[in-house]
Amino acid sequence: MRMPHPLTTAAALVLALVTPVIAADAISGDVKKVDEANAKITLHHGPAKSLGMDEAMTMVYRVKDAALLKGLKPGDKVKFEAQEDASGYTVTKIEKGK
Ligand SMILES: [Cu+2]
Repeated sequence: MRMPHPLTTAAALVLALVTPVIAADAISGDVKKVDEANAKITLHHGPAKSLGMDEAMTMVYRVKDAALLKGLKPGDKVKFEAQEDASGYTVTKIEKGK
């Protein structure tokens, strides 16, 4: 078995880290409030068909991992993905928009 070239592996790892993992149907929004202690974020966002939200709104989302909130602050433009679960909506991915 051929071993992968170490440099190629390193380059692939760097690419994996910098390449956006947000899907095309991600929701655009902006941050209203960040609550890292409780792993929650308040987001204003436009219509989000994937979540069954037909109108723009401001709402509180849980986040899968409080680490997702690192570096986010009110006023930031973001793109995010969320899923509905028994207790509400949970952000699974979020990144700052341009
Ligand atoms: Cu919403």
